[in-house]
Amino acid sequence: MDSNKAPNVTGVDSPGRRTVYSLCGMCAVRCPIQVEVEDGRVVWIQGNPHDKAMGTSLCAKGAAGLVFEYDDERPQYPLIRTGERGGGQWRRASWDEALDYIADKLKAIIKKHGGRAVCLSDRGGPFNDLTKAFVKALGSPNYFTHDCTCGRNAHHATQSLFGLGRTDLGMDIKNAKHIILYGRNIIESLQVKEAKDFIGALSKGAKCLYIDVRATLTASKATRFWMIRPNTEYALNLAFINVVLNEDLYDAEFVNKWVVGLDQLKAFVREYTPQWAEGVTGVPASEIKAAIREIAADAPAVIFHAGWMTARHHQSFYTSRTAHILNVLLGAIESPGGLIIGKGPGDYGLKGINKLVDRIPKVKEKRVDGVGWKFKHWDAGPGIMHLLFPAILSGDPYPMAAYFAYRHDPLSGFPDPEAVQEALNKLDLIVAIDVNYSETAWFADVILPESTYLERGNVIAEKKGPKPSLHLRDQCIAPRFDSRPAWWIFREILRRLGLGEYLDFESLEEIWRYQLEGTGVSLAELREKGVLSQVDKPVLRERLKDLKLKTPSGKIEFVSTMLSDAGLPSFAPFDEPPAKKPGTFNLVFGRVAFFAHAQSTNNPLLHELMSTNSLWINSKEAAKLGISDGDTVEVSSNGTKAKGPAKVTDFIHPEAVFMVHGFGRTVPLLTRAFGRGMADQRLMKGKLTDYDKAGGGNNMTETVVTVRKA
Ligand SMILES: Nc1nc2c(c(=O)[nH]1)N[C@H]1C(S)=C(S)[C@@H](COP(=O)(O)OP(=O)(O)OC[C@H]3O[C@@H](n4cnc5c(=O)[nH]c(N)nc54)[C@H](O)[C@@H]3O)O[C@H]1N2
Ligand SMILES: Nc1nc2c(c(=O)[nH]1)N[C@H]1C(S)=C(S)[C@@H](COP(=O)(O)OP(=O)(O)OC[C@H]3O[C@@H](n4cnc5c(=O)[nH]c(N)nc54)[C@H](O)[C@@H]3O)O[C@H]1N2
Ligand code: SF4
Ligand SMILES: [Mo]
Repeated sequence: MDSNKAPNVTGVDSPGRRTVYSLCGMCAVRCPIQVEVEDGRVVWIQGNPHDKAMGTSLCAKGAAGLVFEYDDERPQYPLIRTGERGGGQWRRASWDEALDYIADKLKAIIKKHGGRAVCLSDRGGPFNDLTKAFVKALGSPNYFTHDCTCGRNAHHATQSLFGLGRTDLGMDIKNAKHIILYGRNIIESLQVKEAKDFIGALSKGAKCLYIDVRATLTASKATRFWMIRPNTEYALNLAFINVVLNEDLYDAEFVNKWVVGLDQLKAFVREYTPQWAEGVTGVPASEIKAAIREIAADAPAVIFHAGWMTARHHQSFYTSRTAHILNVLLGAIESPGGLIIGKGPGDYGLKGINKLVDRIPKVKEKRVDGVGWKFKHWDAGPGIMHLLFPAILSGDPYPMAAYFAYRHDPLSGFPDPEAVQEALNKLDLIVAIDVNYSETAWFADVILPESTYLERGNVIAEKKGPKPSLHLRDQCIAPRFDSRPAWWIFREILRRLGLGEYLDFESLEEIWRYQLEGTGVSLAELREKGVLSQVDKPVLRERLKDLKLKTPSGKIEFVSTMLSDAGLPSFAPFDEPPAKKPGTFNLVFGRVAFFAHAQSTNNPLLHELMSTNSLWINSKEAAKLGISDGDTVEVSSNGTKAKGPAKVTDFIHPEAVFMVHGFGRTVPLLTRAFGRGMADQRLMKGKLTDYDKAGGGNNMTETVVTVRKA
């Protein structure tokens, strides 16, 4: 195929009005959408009503997709760096030129170091069959995701108990009677369907206990809100467990059938009383007791949200683990209103879609981050990406030479971007494939513009759930600029390396047909609604007979051999956070409903909603420092500094300060976001290599900052 032509899906440029069912791309949730196209232009986007839970709803970011599409401040053609890395000097290149440039470098790298010296990271998720296939075709084990900065602690905690992944335990929020959220700001840091289910449950009378260091919009919806001392929710969970066991509030039938290690847990939590927890967390013991008794009365329709983020500290893993232990004790597993184990096509006797990775021989090399061999208690799939950076610097266990950032912006998403840059700078080749000028793209050698989510299709996604489903991102319009879809970009690189056989498809439709072959689902059928499940009614497993758990014992392992083999305790003593000096605070971060990380602060419409961030600081602490609302403050940590306005409020814990993530962009071509606001990741100096040894996630909320009036 001619590299000068975009490989569009058939019929995308036909005139007149069309309705296309696709998936939103304004954040990583990828909600089902309905897109109206008129003469090749998107005129309307709404939720896909064929997906009942979604309906026609869309969040603000999703609605701003139209503005994103027609904004010109994004990469429009391939760029090759001409000056220093990060210096912002580029030349325009044709696709052939850019791809040849990359392929020539890769050939030399693979010849010298082997395919394992090439790595790629993406945002994980339902389309990663393609990126995994690309990395595997190169002969490299080094596929990474962002997840060590996101849900990895919770994922590994889930694995240690159930042998299942974090997302294999779906939450039946709709039918829950009591929902316990630890810093899970479910209606601002949102997924549309989940937020709707949550509000739906509350309106049916469900209760919510919300625990955060600050009052969010979710706090305003909660039945109880506890403003907890930073990084101490683990103590709270231990006290909850203490009460549940002492007062025999647990589901003995379920626990006796499934749990390994109940006696050890009982002995361990004996000292962790509500009185003790009050001293650590600041939550009154009487409240702790009252809440857990009420929650137990609502069991098993209860959900302790084991997190996604659940803060980011060196005991996050045990926070998630104990949240799940509470779910188990209250019998909230495979039961309506609790956690439902995700089922794939196989569970319903169906054939799943064909995978691209299965066309490629297994890679025998060990991962460069040590996951799977040095760190056997972690999931080798996407590894632990922060361990890549020290490995690049040391060349141990082997040299790394090339990195692809695909739909991932490590210089925004990892703590201490200077440390990330230092490592990346040792590589011979950095390629960013993005739809925006990300911080990482700006530091790369080549920027390849991917067509936007409205201008391209993706490989078909298969999702597990109470019932499995297929999701199609279809192409709505032809690309506005000289961009290409990912499948084409990866295929072209492999072809140039003589590895084309692994991704030997002429069109995306051909890939779709390969994926669907033998499933009994036709492309036309899938396209008709965009989302499809071959199962009418979800079926729960017989919860006292067969849960199909994947732990070594087949049971729920309160005492885990996976952990003990790794030299880690199943029950870790609570470590009290160190006392802070006056004028110092834990730097806490998070989201607002209308931005996705750093990628939407330059969106013309969303930028109007919030053009900069501020530093939330407790009123009493501010008064001590002579800071009034709106004053400019200087926030500093470990030699880095940022300045911004103070938001003085009673609604944040005295030991914490907070800022919205995603600001402080350094790419001058982003005229709206450039230089505006404070970048929390830059204040996390030294935190790139500081992580939870049990879960693997970075300890970002342990960053201590000093605040003064500027
Ligand atoms: N300091 C700090 N660090 C954090 C967080 C925080 O709040 N504070 N949050 C953490 C969390 S939870 C996460 S998930 C990570 C997020 O980490 P990031 O990976 O930084 O987040 P995203 O905004 O999803 O964007 C990744 C990149 O994908 C690009 N992109 C978007 N759509 C497309 C597309 O269709 N194609 C391509 N090729 N690229 C696309 C965006 O432009 C962006 O550059 O950050 C983590 N790190
Ligand atoms: N609008 C929007 N929605 C999103 C995203 C987005 O970028 N924008 N990103 C998606 C992604 S990738 C993710 S991972 C999720 C994240 O979902 P959440 O985990 O709900 O996200 P955050 O906004 O980061 O919320 C973290 C909250 O934790 C609180 N917190 C900090 N430290 C502590 C502590 O020690 N204890 C307790 N209990 N709370 C603490 C903070 O004050 C903050 O309110 O959101 C998803 N949804
Ligand atoms: S949550 Fe909003 S931005 Fe994210 S995929 Fe859904 S509609 Fe799009
Ligand atoms: Mo995340």
